[in-house]
Amino acid sequence: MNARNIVLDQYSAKIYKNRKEHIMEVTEETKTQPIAANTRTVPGIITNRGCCYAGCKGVVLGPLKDVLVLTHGPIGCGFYSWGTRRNKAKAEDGRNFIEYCFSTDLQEPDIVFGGEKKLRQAIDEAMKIFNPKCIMICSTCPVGLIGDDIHAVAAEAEKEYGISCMAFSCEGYKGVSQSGGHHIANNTVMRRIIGTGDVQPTKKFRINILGEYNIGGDGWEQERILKRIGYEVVAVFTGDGSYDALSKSHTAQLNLVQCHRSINYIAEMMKTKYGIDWIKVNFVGLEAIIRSLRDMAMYFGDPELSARTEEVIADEMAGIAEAKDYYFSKLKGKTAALFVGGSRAHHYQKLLADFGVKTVLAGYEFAHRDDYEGREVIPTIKEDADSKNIEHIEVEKDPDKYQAFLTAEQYELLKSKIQLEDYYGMIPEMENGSIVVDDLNQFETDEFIKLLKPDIFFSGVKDKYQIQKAGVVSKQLHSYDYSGPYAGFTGAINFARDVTMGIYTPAWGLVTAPWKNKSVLKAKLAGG
Ligand code: CFN
Repeated sequence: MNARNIVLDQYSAKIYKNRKEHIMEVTEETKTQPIAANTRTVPGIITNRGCCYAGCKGVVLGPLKDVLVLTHGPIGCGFYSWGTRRNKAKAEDGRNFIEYCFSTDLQEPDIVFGGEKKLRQAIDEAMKIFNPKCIMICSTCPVGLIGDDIHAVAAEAEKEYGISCMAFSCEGYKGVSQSGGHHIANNTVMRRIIGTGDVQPTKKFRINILGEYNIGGDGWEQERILKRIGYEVVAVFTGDGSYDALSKSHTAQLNLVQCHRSINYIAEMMKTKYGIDWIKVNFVGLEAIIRSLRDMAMYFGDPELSARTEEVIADEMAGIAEAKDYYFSKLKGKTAALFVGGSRAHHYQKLLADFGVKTVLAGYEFAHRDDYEGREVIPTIKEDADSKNIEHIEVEKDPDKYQAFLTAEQYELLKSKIQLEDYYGMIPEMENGSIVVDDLNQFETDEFIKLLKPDIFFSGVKDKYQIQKAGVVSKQLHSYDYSGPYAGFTGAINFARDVTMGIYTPAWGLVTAPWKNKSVLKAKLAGG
């Protein structure tokens, strides 16, 4: 029996029915099949997912350094999202609000009698002490339940102080994960900020980086490489980001999308409103970076830019060649499990592969089907086109879906043009025999560790210690456990160094749970 079935067979019939749609063993046959994703977690199962507030405040808005992001809710929500993600930012005008935790600290009486008064007070206090030009108010669960009108309070504050004040109804319980929060944040950032700034474009190759949050300094490393080549980075959404930069971002010529899951909405809206094209990039993993840089050069179609791109690639690769060979020799043949968010479990497989590490198990917490199954620019046929005229647009990978709209000839042509390699999603790129799990839970983590015995397990803060207790080294891929950057060429070496240190630390092999070799109850009684 394969690992998938061994795990599933331990569930009751009801849970089995649900979870079997979320767990897949990758084979030639299953590679083209759908996986269930972005659906409600079974109540009672210990999931690693976050909430809508986490996606909105924590992920997309939190990294904006010149915006005062105010959590309207009990202190826990603001406190837990304070600094834990390690999204770095440097002050530009002497101020950097991301060092602070702003919260209305709602108490029981506020829940009973309403919290709007406290929100107004918090805004007054924030204006007196910090005088920000923009305040963003983020709702937590109880605020939605008691019905505080945060949008009305924001409108009042705009009038009173002449600042920009936006409210986000991102109550934690909305939707099935943090994914809904990304969407809520994207919509308001698009509606209220992008396009409001004034700037005269001067340079030639102006780009934005979307879905890059500068965890551990990743964004800085990307900017360094892009500037070396000759690009102007107009705005980064939203790592080390600022209101000002975002407001001018509509003047860029191309949007790069690093994390598709969290920001594809803005990429699409900017394409519609300003006609700015976007391409998916991945600055994590050496081959992936090189491919991304070449794609960008190809987009602009400038021979000088292409030549400069190749020069920088060659120089950066030469700079890390020795370290790369060393870490490859240490890591080749090791195996990894990856369970992270909505894009990293895919991106980091590329980086691991650069060092000869095979991913045997991977999954996302909250990704959607397109992140798993792939949704890349693939050839399809325009309605009025003759059979030779194929243009590139995005479609889902299953050509059968389009059969009804196409002539038999067009359908055959479309099918013949589609290659699995065309998709830039997790499943099509994984090796046969590996396992993909959506919304992995605590029980399944334990079971898959026993069955697949990965040398290292990349995951998050909630499951990190569970994995270590099972005697397997665990590396956080959300905050990088105090390390980074991992993006870019030198970032790849930082990553390989940390992984090597982890795997070669003998401690993990010595972990034995205390109840395995002594009676915990007896020991306690004897000790009084
Ligand atoms: S920085 Fe991003 S890369 S934004 Fe997203 S989907 Fe989270 S905070 Mo944790 S590490 Fe993770 Fe991704 Fe995009 Fe980070 S894989 S879960 S919501 N994520």
